[in-house]
Amino acid sequence: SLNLDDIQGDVLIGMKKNQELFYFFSIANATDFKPKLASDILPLITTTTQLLSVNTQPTTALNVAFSQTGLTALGVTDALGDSAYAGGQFSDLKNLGDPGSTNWVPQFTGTGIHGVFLFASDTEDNIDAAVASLEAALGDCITKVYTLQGAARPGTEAGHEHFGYLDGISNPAVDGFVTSPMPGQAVVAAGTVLLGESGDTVTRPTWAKDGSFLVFRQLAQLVPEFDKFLTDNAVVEPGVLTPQQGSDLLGARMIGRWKSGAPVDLAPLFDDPALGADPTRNNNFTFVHPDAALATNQTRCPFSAHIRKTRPRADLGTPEDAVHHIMRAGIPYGPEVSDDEAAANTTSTERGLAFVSYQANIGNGFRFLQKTWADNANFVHAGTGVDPIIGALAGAQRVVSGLDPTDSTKTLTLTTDFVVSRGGEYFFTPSLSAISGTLAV
Ligand code: N7H
Repeated sequence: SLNLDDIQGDVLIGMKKNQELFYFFSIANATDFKPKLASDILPLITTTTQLLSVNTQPTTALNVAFSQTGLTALGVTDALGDSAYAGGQFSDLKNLGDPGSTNWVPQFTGTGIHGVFLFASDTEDNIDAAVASLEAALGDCITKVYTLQGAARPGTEAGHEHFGYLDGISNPAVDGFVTSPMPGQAVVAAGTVLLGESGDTVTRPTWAKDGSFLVFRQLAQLVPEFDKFLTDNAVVEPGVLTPQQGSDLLGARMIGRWKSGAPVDLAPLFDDPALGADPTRNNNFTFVHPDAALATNQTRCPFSAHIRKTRPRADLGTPEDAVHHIMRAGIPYGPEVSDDEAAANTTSTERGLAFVSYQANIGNGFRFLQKTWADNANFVHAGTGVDPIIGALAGAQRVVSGLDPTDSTKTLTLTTDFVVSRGGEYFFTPSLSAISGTLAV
């Protein structure tokens, strides 16, 4: 079994608060900073055990992670065995389909960010207080480089990302942590997410055990433009669908789920909110149906749907591939769409997803899903097209097929990228014993 007191809380369970602040910093004085890791930071770090019960959850949860240049600044010379991490995300941007760094937040261009604090709480005031107290303790050991405030959307949209779809439904069950997986949930070895655990095949320094690589991406979402696209390209089935139902269906087929979370594989024509809300049913599908050929039939879920591109389930055979899985722990950021933006079909204030994923191997996890699957027009079959949500071809036009259930050979050309990468960084979230051990001394 896993040592849940030693694993930072966000990795396996997610801090799941309404507010989360990503506080990116550089280490200005490593000599002074290192002992404070043990004396001032460690006592504030929220463990997995603490998050498991509401009684032990702190008012404001805190996690910390370091980039490669951050570890180097701390004098850590051991290689962690992950080349993507070692090079940093900026030097990896071509692999991710980003069109250069023109859209990147300037602070992410380069390797100047050494670490990130993740503060999570019910209110922004709680977070501000926790930030002020940590800043006071650390003094000029660190410099604030950039912050991004994430927040759950208001009211009934809570838990939904900015396009409107319920998120956080499907994460893998990590062996040794989850004892009874939900129906349809992928089960992965602990070493898929945690370094040095069973299933991690790379040689790691001993102190890296039970740490995890954190991929951070600031992904802007062009919501009014996305909605306009759905209106303009609604699926047409006279006598079956109204125009509104036709555009809702197109959106659901692009994601692979309806806004309620109901999978189109189980609810192919109309949303089924009761199904979406039922965790025993909303992930219980493999794309296999006795009345339809798995390799050719797209009447239920298109091959290009975001959730099929990023987890092809039975498309890659049975049992399901157990390597290319990530734990997702992101949160939306930015305001709701204003009436003016909706009327103009144009975004004027940035909003999106503060994307966070954990994996023991970035090349098998996040980068594989993005590059080898989502951005690959010939995955899972030749001519599928890219993932219409996150697929990126360095700004080139994206072509997608299979979205029209009445004619799966029809292609749609997406002239807009509805998700725009604003960059990010690759981090390592160490175990608590590594924070007070190797990193502090
Ligand atoms: Fe995705 N979205 O709203 O469109 N994602 N995602 N994602 N995503 C998922 O099943 C979304 C992104 C995965 O197990 C859902 O929990 C948006 C990246 C994976 O069946 C929705 C953005 C990567 C899954 C979204 C975004 C992934 C998944 C359904 C960016 C990896 C689980 C909810 C702004 C490279 C698949 C759910 C499974 C699900 C959306 C980014 C991966 C609604 C808006 C960058 C593995």
